[in-house]
Amino acid sequence: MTELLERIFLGAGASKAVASILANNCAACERDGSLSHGVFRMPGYVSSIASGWVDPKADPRIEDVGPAMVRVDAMNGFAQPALAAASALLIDKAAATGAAILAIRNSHHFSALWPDIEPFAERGLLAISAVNSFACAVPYGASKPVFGTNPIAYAAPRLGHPPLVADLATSSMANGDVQIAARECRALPRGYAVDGDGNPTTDPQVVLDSGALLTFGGHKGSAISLLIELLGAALTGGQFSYEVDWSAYPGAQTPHTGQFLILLDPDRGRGIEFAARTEQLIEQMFFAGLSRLPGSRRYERRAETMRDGIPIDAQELGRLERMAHD
Ligand code: NDP
Ligand code: PYC
Repeated sequence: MTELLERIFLGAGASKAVASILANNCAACERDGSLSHGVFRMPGYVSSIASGWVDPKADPRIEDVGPAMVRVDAMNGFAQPALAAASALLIDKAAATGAAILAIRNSHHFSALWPDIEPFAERGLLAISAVNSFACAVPYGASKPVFGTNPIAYAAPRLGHPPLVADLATSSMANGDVQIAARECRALPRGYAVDGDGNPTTDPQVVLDSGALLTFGGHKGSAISLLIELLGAALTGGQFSYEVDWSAYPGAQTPHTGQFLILLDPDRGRGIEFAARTEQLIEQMFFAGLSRLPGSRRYERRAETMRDGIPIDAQELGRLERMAHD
């Protein structure tokens, strides 16, 4: 699947490095059952690139701006190659100081956040990242969209297990899932979205055409989504979600914003091994009746697909193969 997706990105005009990073990212989402950011996104990547809105050959510029801070101008390219370019420096800084912050701007993030942070936790670091997107979520108490679907994710090392990873949109659902519901003619759950007049709707197409999602958890989720605008845009120098204006680029779909990421060396805390303490907490949660952790569905899916292959229906595969040949 990675090879097929890489051919599509190369055909769309991406550099070899960008095509490889994005293909691995998108295939990993499909492999793990992160379907709102798997192969379903490929036409969006290609049409965004074709519109001239995003530069698929961009060469990110890294600035070392402090003992614990790295700034990257993604040069209007994708965020993941910018993160890849800055990762070694960021890890060195976290090792030296105990913490390191990455501020990526002028970037396009069109995927899940977990692939960005899981590798850091595999190295024993605690990683937190957030990215804002495009205005499609209404702040609590308002009537028009200002925020993006604004995901936040964290990854923490565990003892003898893959990292604990949680990754969630701060809107009631991801925009990608609204698109999938529209494609499958499925109604959205009640209380998730409004139409263009601010009235409740369960019609995904209405939401995509003129409506908006609500933030999750009422005023509390809205406050977190607001924080993500501040971290993803104000702190990095990226655009707020409401500032994203792709109207001059028909076909553009990738939000042109910024990404925030922080790495912490958890053993610099109280000196007690963090991963062991994490296990104690998780054990207690299962003792209290928990049946699964955030991220465990993905890991189970990963194990299945690594064993049996990634299931894909013939129509979707045909679509991807045509995109690779065009
Ligand atoms: P979900 O609501 O599906 O899941 C959110 C988190 O909760 C996941 O870590 C999930 O783990 C976990 N979880 C779900 N159900 C349970 C449960 N019963 N018990 C414990 N944990 C649970 O994610 P969203 O729809 O909010 O987001 C989907 C993706 O969309 C994310 O990867 C996000 O980064 C991405 N996104 C990207 C945007 C962008 O601008 N680039 C914008 C918005 C979203 P598990 O995965 O194992 O189910
Ligand atoms: O699913 O909400 C979403 C999304 C926005 C940008 C990329 N994914």
